[in-house]
Amino acid sequence: MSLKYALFLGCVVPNRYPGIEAATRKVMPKIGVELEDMTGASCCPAPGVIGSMSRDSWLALASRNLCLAERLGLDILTVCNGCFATLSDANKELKEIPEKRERVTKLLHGIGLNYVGRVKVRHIAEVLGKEIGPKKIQEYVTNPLSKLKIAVHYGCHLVKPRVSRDFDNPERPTVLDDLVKALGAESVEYEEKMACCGAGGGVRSGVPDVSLRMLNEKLSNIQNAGADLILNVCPFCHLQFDKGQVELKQGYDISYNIPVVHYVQALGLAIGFSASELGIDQHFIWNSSIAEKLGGGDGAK
Ligand code: 9S8
Ligand code: 9S8
Ligand code: COM
Repeated sequence: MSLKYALFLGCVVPNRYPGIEAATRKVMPKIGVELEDMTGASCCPAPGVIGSMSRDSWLALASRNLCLAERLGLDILTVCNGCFATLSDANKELKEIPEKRERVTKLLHGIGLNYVGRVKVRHIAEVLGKEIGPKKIQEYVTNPLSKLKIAVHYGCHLVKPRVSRDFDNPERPTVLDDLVKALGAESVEYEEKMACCGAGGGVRSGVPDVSLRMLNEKLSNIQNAGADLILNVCPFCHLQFDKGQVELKQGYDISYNIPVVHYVQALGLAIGFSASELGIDQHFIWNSSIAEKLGGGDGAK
């Protein structure tokens, strides 16, 4: 199987969690996925932030990013729910609403680009879980994460709205649970699993107390389920779960100590990379007892 995508990193991964970028670049080729950089890509732009302030600017910027992938002749791979939301929703609007497309076409011509509508936008969870599939993923596992109970967080934009991303049940998705089981770990059920982490839509920066209250709710449900690890597929959710635990401690004296990983980092551990090769030891929530639990401290490899 030969798969090749244009890698769209977005803003949070390169700026805040370069370990997720490193993990993506190390892990994907090992499982037969080639990646090409989208030189010149900008912010997607963030759906719940720019997308709710100016729909026109949102669409114009998103269409420019889509054109960069078209120029490479590759479908886009995103590692973030927000980027996936923007790029797939914008792609759909450009294809289906001629007036919007006309306006954007004029703007794009001004910078020497043209939108044809040839590329698809894929999320890494969709590619791993549906294109490659958990069975195949399992074959690559050399260090099963069999001691771990993992709480999966889907986030708001991965499977909804169904009209522009129809790869799993939008109310009860299973793609991540299946992918976690493929690594040998247990995916624990917990209350309000589909609830928001509290970060999106500008809430994290605009109304931090509300954002942290939502996070606390999530974390307490996750802790009650006895999870060892929180797993996400969105760097915004990742930031919220990871740095948010420090903020809850500092601002409210509420303490959790649950490490957080992006799926591609968990996959990396299971195929033999060490926690430090995947940047997991750079996360806010990290200590030696966690390293022991993950079985991936240094030198797992
Ligand atoms: S880009 Fe700029 S802010 Fe962000 S990471 Fe994902 S959503 Fe798209
Ligand atoms: S959940 Fe609600 S809006 Fe979102 S996808 Fe990522 S950040 Fe967390
Ligand atoms: C969340 C993206 S993943 S945004 O904050 O809603 O734009």
